[in-house]
Amino acid sequence: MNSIFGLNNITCKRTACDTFNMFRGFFYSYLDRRISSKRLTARTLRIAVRLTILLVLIAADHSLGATKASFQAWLADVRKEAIASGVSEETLNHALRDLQPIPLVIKRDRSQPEFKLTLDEYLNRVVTESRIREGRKKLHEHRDLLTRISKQYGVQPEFVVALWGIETRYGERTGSFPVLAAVATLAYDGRRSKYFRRELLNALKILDDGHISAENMNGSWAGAMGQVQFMPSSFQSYAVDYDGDGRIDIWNNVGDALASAANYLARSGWEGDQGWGQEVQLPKGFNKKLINSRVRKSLNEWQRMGVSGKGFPQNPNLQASIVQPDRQGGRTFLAYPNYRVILKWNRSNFFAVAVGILADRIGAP
Ligand SMILES: [Ca+2]
Repeated sequence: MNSIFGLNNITCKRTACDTFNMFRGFFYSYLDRRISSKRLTARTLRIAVRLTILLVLIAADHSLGATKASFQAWLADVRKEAIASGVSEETLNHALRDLQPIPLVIKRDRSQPEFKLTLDEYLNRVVTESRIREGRKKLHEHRDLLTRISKQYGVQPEFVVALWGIETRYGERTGSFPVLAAVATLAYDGRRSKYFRRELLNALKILDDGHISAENMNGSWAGAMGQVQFMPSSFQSYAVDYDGDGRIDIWNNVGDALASAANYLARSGWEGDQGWGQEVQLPKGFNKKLINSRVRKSLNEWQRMGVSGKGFPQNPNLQASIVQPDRQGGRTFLAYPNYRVILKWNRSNFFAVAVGILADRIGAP
């Protein structure tokens, strides 16, 4: 009888569960008596079902209590590591107080897209006419700032604006998850603990340096922050205080955010006098083994092999690879060195092509 209700599968080891175990024992003996006296009526079954639900709820609550206790123990360990790396106790007292895992973050982390989009479907969603229009407006609105940033970092304004547009719709959608709790959730969870624990420690350092308050440190469910969605580690490596007010504010200060994005690209090897790539057509009988991002040839060589497209750049020695983001055929692109830089920002070929096409559309005269 017990196994019908599955209550034996509920494990409950803590002292607080004694009452639960006592109640469970009483419940079973009640059912046994009913069965042995052959008085298992519909009413008895109804009571049994209700009591089962109650027991499951009590057990779930206790198990949550156990999770909370072990999360706090884990957090105490993170705290020690943060102190050892120089984060002040004052920052930690404030930042870690009331910190709790966010179940929705785990849910997002586990949810896989039901089907994979094709490149065209992805581009239709990302490089929309409204995003192009808005990008041109931003380019105009922030022309002086973008020109200065472009000169300083050697990154064309339209690429900075395209990243800004794709990441957060030009600063409109920066994410409302509390970053500390989000990365702590993922660090505590087993799937990518090491990576997110490092991100959590970086986030604590950012707080300790006074760039933002814990309450305002918001971002995506995975901890990407501000107008250009930097992970805490990218913030530490590439974010800059462009307006020189002593704080790197990639959340609210457009100059800090866009200069940080440009600095990321520049430090990743961006070439300011080159584009990202272009769409091309392959000749009949083209050797498919050459469609590989590891194969690099000059534009001159590709053209000699019959690869054609509109307006090849002036530099015939530019090294490029042929990529087909859809894999099984589909649209073909020549990817210049800057394409690889975009892949350092986000490893998705779809993302890189979208940034490139959006930048071209925004920057087109
Ligand atoms: Ca600043």
